[in-house]
Amino acid sequence: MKIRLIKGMRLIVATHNPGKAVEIDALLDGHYEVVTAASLNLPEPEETESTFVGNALLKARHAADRAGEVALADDSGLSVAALDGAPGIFSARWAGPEKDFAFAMRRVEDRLEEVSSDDRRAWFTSALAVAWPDGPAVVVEGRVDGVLTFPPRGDRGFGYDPIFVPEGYDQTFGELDPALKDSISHRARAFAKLKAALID
Ligand code: ITT
Repeated sequence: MKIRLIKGMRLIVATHNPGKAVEIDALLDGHYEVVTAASLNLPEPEETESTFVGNALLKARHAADRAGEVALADDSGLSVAALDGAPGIFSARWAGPEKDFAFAMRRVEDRLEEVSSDDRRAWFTSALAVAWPDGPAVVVEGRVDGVLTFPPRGDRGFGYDPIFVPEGYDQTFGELDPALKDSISHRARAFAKLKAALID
């Protein structure tokens, strides 16, 4: 049996991050009845896995089994070459309990100074997982490469967007049109794979 996402069906988007929810909504393009895990008061699971793929599956499975409906989750983050891929899966945690990304971006800048590296290469990764309640799950991963810039620029997007300049552009994800980000981002690339796997 081939598993599929059928247009018009209800889909739990298992995120408590409003910036992500907006982007996932745009990528789904109105084809599904989207309900967020936050709006259903589903608890946030502890992200105990050691990879984006593992944590995306964990979040999708957690929401699908609790809601009894198909759930889509994203696990994502910023990896910095000179920091051996940090913050990576710890990207949200670097912002602390207050989710202060000005602080998190300063932390990246401070760590780069500590290692005295001029290497500004970085990439975002997004793992997208879809899980059926008590059933199968599918997971894919997308990546976008770029360079870091300091100080942060632009107030569009969310998280680390103001310090990330994607390859081929001069502006940060915080400055670029959100529609452009949605066409080239790690999340968009993961979504294209998900579409190929699950959507007719
Ligand atoms: P959920 O688990 O509820 O979805 P979260 O924010 O905790 O929300 P993650 O554990 O996947 O999600 O953490 C990913 C972090 O990586 C996120 O908080 C952002 O700071 C950062 N991040 C991911 N995608 C990003 C993007 O497109 N632009 C900027 N920062 C991004």
